[in-house]
Formats: sequence, structure tokens, C-alpha cells
Amino acid sequence: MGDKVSDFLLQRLSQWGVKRIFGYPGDGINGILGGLERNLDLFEFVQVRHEEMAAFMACAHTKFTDEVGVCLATSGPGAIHLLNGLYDAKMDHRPVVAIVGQAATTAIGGNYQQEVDLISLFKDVAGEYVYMASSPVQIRQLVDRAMRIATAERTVTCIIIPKDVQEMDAVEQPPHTANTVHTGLGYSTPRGVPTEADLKRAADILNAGKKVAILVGIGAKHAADEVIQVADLLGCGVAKALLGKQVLPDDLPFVTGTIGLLGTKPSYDMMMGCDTLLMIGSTFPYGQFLPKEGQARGVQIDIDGRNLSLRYPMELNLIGDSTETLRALIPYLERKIDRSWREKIEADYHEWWKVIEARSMESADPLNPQRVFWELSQRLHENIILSGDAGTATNWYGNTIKMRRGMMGSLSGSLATMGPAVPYAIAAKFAYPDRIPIALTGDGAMQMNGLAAMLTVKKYWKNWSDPRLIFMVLNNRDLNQVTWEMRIEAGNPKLPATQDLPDFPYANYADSLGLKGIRVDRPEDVGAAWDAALSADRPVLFEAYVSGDITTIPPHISFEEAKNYASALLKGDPNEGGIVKESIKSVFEGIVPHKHG
Ligand SMILES: Cc1ncc(C[n+]2csc(CCOP(=O)(O)OP(=O)(O)O)c2C)c(N)n1
Ligand SMILES: [Mg+2]
Repeated sequence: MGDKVSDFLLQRLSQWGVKRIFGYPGDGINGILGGLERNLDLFEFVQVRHEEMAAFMACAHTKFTDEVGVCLATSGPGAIHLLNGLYDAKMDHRPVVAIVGQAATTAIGGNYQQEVDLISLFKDVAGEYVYMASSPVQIRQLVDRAMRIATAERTVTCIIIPKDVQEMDAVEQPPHTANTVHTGLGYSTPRGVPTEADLKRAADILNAGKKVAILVGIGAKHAADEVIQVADLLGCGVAKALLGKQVLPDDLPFVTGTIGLLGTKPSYDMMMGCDTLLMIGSTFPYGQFLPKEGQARGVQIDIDGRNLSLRYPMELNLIGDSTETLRALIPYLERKIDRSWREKIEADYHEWWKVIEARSMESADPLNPQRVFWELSQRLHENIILSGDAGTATNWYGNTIKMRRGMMGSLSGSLATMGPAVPYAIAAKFAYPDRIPIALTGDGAMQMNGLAAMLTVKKYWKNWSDPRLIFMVLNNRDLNQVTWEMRIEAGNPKLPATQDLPDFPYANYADSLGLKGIRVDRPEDVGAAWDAALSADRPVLFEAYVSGDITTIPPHISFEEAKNYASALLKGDPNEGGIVKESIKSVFEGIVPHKHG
């Protein structure tokens, strides 16, 4: 018996270098599942609990490995479930190929069981390339183009294969005749650089600046050494967008940490005080944390022209690979003699960590969440991979975690969806079984999809050479990030009907699955709890039973926000007493003396 379409589909994906597929079965892809069984040696199939998790894992796979991520779901409901994870990949510019089933070609158009108009459904998220096969001859071109376009455009593509087509005889080579397409394998990433004239113009602007600020995003991921060298020549500091937190370690004295609402004050001050901005590989969205228009001369480097002059009107917009462009730029840069701007940045940054430490040590009832991150930060090393979630955990990840060289860290940057931290950590473990992924998440996200994903961990953890994988959940019984946004941005008190979450015994639940549950609710126990988690003989669900009354304090507090904050309290927030006691303490601990200091 010859190969079926499904066999060839999988073999072609394998020829493209795909080794792992994240997915969930359904009869719309029965043919492909049969193909997986016949080609067991080609792939590792990771079975998730919900298709959204397969898409998140495919996204995380590409974020952590730079390879294309692949996910597989059945027609109709399975395909629909993928969407949020696919948007996460699209919006963070990562290559993911989604493969989904469809009703048989003989049934399409008949309002058939599970027949959804998938081309329309995926037209936005996979708009660069979404096609359905109606003939076995198409399979080669569909795979080749979906893989190549996803890689070249750093985006999501989708192949839809009706169930009868999956079972047809494969056609590996289209006939040499009219109406056929003859595609091939392979993609080599170019490393483009701007023209020499533009590099000189960039150098002129940067050499003329007296107070240069650099902002890097994840696009500078492979340019750490070059960014360090440029920052040294320009005598400046480097701030990081949240998704780019892994680009540079935080123990370099001139790195000012993250930027934005959950960023540091030194990043904020550097941007407000600079006369020249160099932005590399970032689409950081919040313009209010960048210099005022006209305040600074700007140079931006990005691989994608669409990202240029998007957040700040730049004087010079350069399309290029960040590493190669910086390498080509360096010979034109003059080392700044006056180092006072940089020295001030370094001194501010040094002071800032004292503020963070003091805030982390503040007491709370029962536990200050920042303390949990502070203690973790002391224990991080190059083998650790962090993942964050939409929620307060990511605020503390942003401003309290010190990245070390070699570490990786990611989250849903532009979509900022709840739910990715857990699947990202699981996908990281599959990609790097010898490293220790740590998901940093909230109880809302854990209840949304993380609890079910613990079953996926239960299913696989014994296969991993090093079983350490940690899921830290901030149990604050609240959708706390939004509760604080309501208070600070809108001046509204907490509305228990929308914000309160049910309590849940996370650690006990982990124990019941044969994983390790650790629960901590006293500050003095946090360090030892992290030590236990980091040396456990199995995956750990680390439940931090924390107060929800402590907010992340923005690096600056505007008058408006302060006013809203006060008015929320006056309106009788149910947590009023706790907030006044705990959070205000923290405000005065850091911001106020620091601001005037
Ligand atoms: C899918 C999705 N739904 C809703 C939101 C809005 N949102 C952002 S953070 C947040 C609260 C998260 O709560 P939790 O996971 O408990 O973390 P906490 O902030 O309490 O630490 C919500 C509802 C979102 N970003 N994504
Ligand atoms: Mg919560």
C-alpha cells in the first residue's frame, strides 16, 4: 500500500525540520492521526487538554527555540479553540503553522456536522497564508509555502485538510504539466544591514547626543554583546521592553531593567532625560514612557519596516538584522569621553534595587507577593527559563526578577492574554528537558486553564531526564491586576461580583496528581520553599498564599492616578483597611523619598 496524503504531509513537515507537534485529536483529523501512527519515528506528539494550549505551546516552542512551532487540531471546535494561542504568536511575530481538519470535500457546503468556514475563521490570524487542500497534488505546495511564509514573515499560517483528502493516495511530485505548482524545501534567514550612508547618518546622530538612551526588545535577542558594546561607546544605559527582558542580564550596572508601568524608575528617568533615543527590535507600545515628541533625536533598527517610527517619530529608520546592523555601526561610533550621564544611570539603578528590596521585605497579610519574587530572584541561574502571565505575577516578574546571563524568559507580549505561563513552561520543558522552566502565574489564570494542564504534566513528566518544572501560582483569591486597574485608572472600588475568585487547594491538588505541592504563607518560609522546589524530584506546584492588597507601584505616579487611588478608597473599597495599611506603606517606602532624593 502506497503512502496516503497524511503520510506525505507529515514526511514533508519532517523534511522541514519539524520534530514536535502539539495537538488534540478529533475525527476531522483521523487521517492525519493515522499518519502519525505510521510515522511514529518522525515526531513527538504532545497531547494537550485544550487546543488553545497546543497553540500556546507551539508559540512558546518558537519563542524559546527559534524553530517553527506546529499545532494540530480537528475541524470545527478544535480549530476554533486554537485561535487565542495563534493570535499570541501572530502579535509577537513568531512563526507558527496550524494544521486543521475539515469536513470531507463531498460534504462541504452542506452545513455539515462540525463544518465551519475555516478559511474565513483564520483569515485574520493566518492572513499571510491560509489555504485548504482539495487535491492531494496540493499538499507539497501547501506545506512548503506555509512553512516558508511563517518563517519569512514571522507569523502564523494555516493548512486546512478535509478528512477525505487526508486519506487519498499521496502525490509527492505534481505532474509536469499545466496548472501545477513545483515548490521546494528550505529557508535561509538573511542578515540584512542598512546602507553605509545610513549607518554613517545613524552614527552622526548618536555621536552628537550627550544623553543617549537605548531601548531593546526581543528583536535584539541575539545581539546582547553588540548592544553592550554600543552602550559602552555611547556612555548610556539600556532599558528593556518586557518581552525583551531576557536580552540582557539585569546584573550589568548600566542596564536599567524593564520599562513601562511595571518597569523601573531608572528606565523612566533615562527616557525622560535623554536627548537621543536608539531603539532596537522593539514595538513597546506605551508612548508615555518614551521621550516626549521632539525631546530626543531618534534612531530605530528593526527587521520589519512596518515597526519603524511606530511609537516615536524617529529621525532615522533603519531596516536590518539587529546584530549585523550594530556590528556594522560600531566602527563609526565614537567613545564618549564624558561618562557622567552613564554614571548617574548606574547610581540610580543601584539605588533602585534597594527600593525593590525594601518593598519586598514589607510585611503583608499573610504574605507580600513581591517577597516571593525577590526570593526567587536570589536563586536564579542560567539554566532557568521563566514564563509570565497576564496578571500581577508579570508585574513582579518585570520589576523584581533579575535576569542572569543565559536565562530565557517570555510571555504573551502584545496580546497579553491570560493563560500562557503554564503551557509556555511545559513547551520549554519539552524543548530543553535539562533546564528548569518556572511558570509565574495567577490564580485566575491557573483556574482558567492551568489546573487542567497539570494533567498534561502528570502524563509526561516521567519521560524527562530532569523532572524539575515549577508552576508558581499567586493565590490572592482575586483578579488582582484588573482590580488594581479599576482602582487606579478609573477610580472605581473593587467589585467583588466580578473580581473575587474561589479559593482552591492548589498544592493539595498537585499532591493528588503525584506531583509535588508546596504551599507558603509566611515570609520567613519563602526562601526555603523555593530551595525545595528547585531541588524537587518531580514537577512542583508552588502555591504562594499572598495578599491582594499590595499593588505594583508604577515607576512614576501621576497626579491623576494618585487622585483616582484616593477616590477609590473614599468610595469604600471592600479591602480599604488592608490597602491603606499595606500598600501605602510601600508607596512611601520607595517612590516618595526616591523622587525627592
Ligand atoms: C483571556 C483574558 N481574559 C481577561 C484578561 C484581562 N485580565 C488581565 S489580568 C487579569 C487578572 C488575572 O488574574 P489572576 O490570574 O488571578 O492574576 P492576579 O492579577 O490576581 O495576580 C485579567 C482578568 C486577559 N488579559 N486575558
Ligand atoms: Mg489572582
